Amino acid sequence: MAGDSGKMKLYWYPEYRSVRPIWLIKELEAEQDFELVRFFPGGDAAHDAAYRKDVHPHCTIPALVVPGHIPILESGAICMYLADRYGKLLPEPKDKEDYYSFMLYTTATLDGILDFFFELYGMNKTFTDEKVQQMTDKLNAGFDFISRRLQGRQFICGDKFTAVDCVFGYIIYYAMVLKDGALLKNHPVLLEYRDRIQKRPHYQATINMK
Ligand SMILES: N[C@@H](CCC(=O)N[C@@H](CS)C(=O)NCC(=O)O)C(=O)O
Repeated sequence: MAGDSGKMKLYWYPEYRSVRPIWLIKELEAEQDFELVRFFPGGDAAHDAAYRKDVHPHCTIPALVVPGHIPILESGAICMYLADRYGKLLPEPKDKEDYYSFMLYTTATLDGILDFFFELYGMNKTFTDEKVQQMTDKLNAGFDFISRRLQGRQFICGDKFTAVDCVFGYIIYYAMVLKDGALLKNHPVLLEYRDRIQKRPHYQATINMK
């Protein structure tokens, strides 16, 4: 499955977490270096088995295959790798704490909270009232914390758009599509951030990919 075209291969599917690296690739103006492989996990059994063996043990996306290298897993890791590889959309030294914190906080903590709300609102799974309240409080604490960091700045690393905005920006997208954006309604700073990222043509082009 490694890139026989010599290009890097990115496995993606519309609206999935692959939005993060695809949006970043567009912001890096590096699309010519990639073969985008549209892949629905759980579709073709033979393809799933090969992908599971050669690329991703859990058959999830995104995954990046750089010819001659082992596959790179995890949307956040792929974004950090690509920003480093191109030497672009990286934080100023003074903003590195925010860059690393929010890369990992977003993917290791917020993703799981949003996945809970996807199960609740998107899949209509049933949870106890206590569990829903606990997760609502956790999400609001996280969103309030990020709102304080974003106060008076355009993006996560100050006024410079960096790769971490492609990673955290997907959380905003995810929250928007659940229950008509109800999870964001008490977070005005995040709504302003949403307006800023929605104005970016590469964000729009990525979320409109079918
Ligand atoms: N932590 C991983 C999560 C990957 C993940 O769960 N991807 C989902 C789509 S957002 C997937 O491929 N689901 C298909 C499946 O579980 O069958 C990352 O950020 O890359």
